[in-house]
Amino acid sequence: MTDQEQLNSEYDAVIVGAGFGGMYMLHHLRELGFSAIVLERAAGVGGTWYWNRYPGARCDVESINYSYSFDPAFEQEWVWSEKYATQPEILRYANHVADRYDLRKDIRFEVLVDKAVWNDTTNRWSVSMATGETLTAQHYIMASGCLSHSKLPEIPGVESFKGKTYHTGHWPHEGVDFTGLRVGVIGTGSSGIQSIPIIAEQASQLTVFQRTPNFSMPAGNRPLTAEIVAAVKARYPEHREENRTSGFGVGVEIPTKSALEVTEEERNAKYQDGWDQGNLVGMLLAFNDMITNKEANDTACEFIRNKIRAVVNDPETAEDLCPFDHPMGTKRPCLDTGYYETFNRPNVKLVNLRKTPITEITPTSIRTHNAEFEVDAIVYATGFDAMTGALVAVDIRGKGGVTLKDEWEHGPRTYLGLCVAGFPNFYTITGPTSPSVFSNMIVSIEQHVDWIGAAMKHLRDTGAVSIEPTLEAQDWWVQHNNEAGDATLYPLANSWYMGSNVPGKTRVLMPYIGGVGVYRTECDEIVADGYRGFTLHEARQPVSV
Ligand code: FAD
Ligand code: N01
Repeated sequence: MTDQEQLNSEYDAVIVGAGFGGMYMLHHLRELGFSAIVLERAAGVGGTWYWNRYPGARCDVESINYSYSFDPAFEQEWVWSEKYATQPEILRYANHVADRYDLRKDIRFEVLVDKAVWNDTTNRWSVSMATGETLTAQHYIMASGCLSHSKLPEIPGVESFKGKTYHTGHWPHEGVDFTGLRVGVIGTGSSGIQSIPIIAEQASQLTVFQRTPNFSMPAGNRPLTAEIVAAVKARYPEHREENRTSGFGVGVEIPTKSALEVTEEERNAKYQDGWDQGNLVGMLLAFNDMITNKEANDTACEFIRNKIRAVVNDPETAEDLCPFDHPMGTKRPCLDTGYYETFNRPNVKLVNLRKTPITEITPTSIRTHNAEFEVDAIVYATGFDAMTGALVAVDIRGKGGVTLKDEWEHGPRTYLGLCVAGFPNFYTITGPTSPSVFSNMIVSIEQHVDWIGAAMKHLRDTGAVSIEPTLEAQDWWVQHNNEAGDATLYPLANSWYMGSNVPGKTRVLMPYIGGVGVYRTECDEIVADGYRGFTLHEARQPVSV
């Protein structure tokens, strides 16, 4: 079928995004006998792993877990080479999936979806692209990613810089050689922390501009031996099930003790264990009150700060690298390879922006209150308008022409992070108010894809034309999400989880912290209760505005 013929067709579903979410959604819908097309602005599959090609990019959930589980034969065949695979290896995996399941024939690349309008009369979505083309579908699925809408910092003069600039979230495919260059990196989240040690090896001078120090642990990355791989594969189904029913999408022992009820030696031994294993979830779940009790959390913070002080030679730099302004875990913690050691290099300087904020970027430099740093290149490791950015970037209009952007002006409102009242047959994979970024995301992606597929099949089987949540159900879920968040330390941080990194964005904890397993059970029970909280409209019954 030619592109034009495809565009003239109507689909059961239009899916936006060809990352892990969109790829599995397409495959699953095909298996259920639905027609679907994926629209993707990139030139290839992989989403996050297509765009984030900065040096040092790799996953920080073990690859054995951060991979699809939907095909038992495939998971037995694929062999990950390292504990935490690099971006090129993960992208190879995504491309292999596209080939293996023959996905590309139903993916349109290099098209930006800019508008989607629900039609109350036809009960269908019209989805438009920046090319001016439009197609229609009964179901509209945003697999557009939680961390796909990158953002530059709000610093005067960003556009004026005459040297090379790069954002970690859309890195040049041909790579960048910083050899002999004076480089400035702005941002010390996961992307900065992964890339800084490698850039430091190349640059003649690297200046790291840090606003908020983060908690980071050594990844302890290593090749996976045949024995390790065989041991996991021998019980892969059980292993996956443990992930699905866990708190963060990775099966770990559930802690029973408070950090405050054990001796300091016992506590530090537990932290040391998480530290040695390079296991973020292990650290977050070292004790049962790590994310709910500030005093308990403080003990882990101090453990990590002491690690930083032990590694970094210059005491002032070490202290500047120590996080004090947020509890450990409330901003996304990081895994690194030689991050703190990098600050012992003679060609690396840390600038603490809390002491001396950046005032402007000039054509040749980054200027702070009391100094000017001449640079040849700037790397913006400044992150994303997370969770809602890619969703509201599309002009999505539900019943009566109401826009999603307006509906979410005061924070995202959804039912289960999957559907939105007033937007029939509209689904968000790992949407806000679902566990999403508080999980091994492939586990959450697969759960959402399976749920959406089952809902579409239910409509087909029952002859219904549309499904949407009631306002009451949505209000209840949003309230539940907020209450769950308020019972934790997360609201204490200015994080992208809270929308705090985007000026003007409403401050609310967007992902659901209730846990992957608990959430899955809730979703399943709602279905078992006849789609409790949803309204299903039958054919020929007009959908009220
Ligand atoms: P994405 O991979 O973001 O794909 C969304 C796609 O939608 C993109 O290709 C984008 O181009 C496309 N798109 C968006 N809007 C439009 C539009 N309007 N029109 C057309 N196309 C559009 N998670 C983990 O669980 N473990 C990890 O170790 C981990 N590491 C990460 C490392 C990095 C550097 C980053 C940035 C994120 C990481 N994540 C990790 C989160 C990661 O985003 C998810 O794990 C997962 O890859 C998301 O898949 P997705 O398909 O939902 O979204
Ligand atoms: O982005 P971030 P990221 N002036 O938002 C700083 C996933 N991920 O791309 O904290 C100066 O975390 C900002 O400072 P502050 C993971 O989920 C995973 O690094 O706002 N600084 C911060 O230091 C991660 O959380 C991996 O004070 C400014 C940085 O820029 C998410 O993606 C790897 C600034 C942004 O950090 C996003 O990570 C990479 C300004 N005006 C990403 N504006 C893995 O390892 C922003 N900053 C799996």
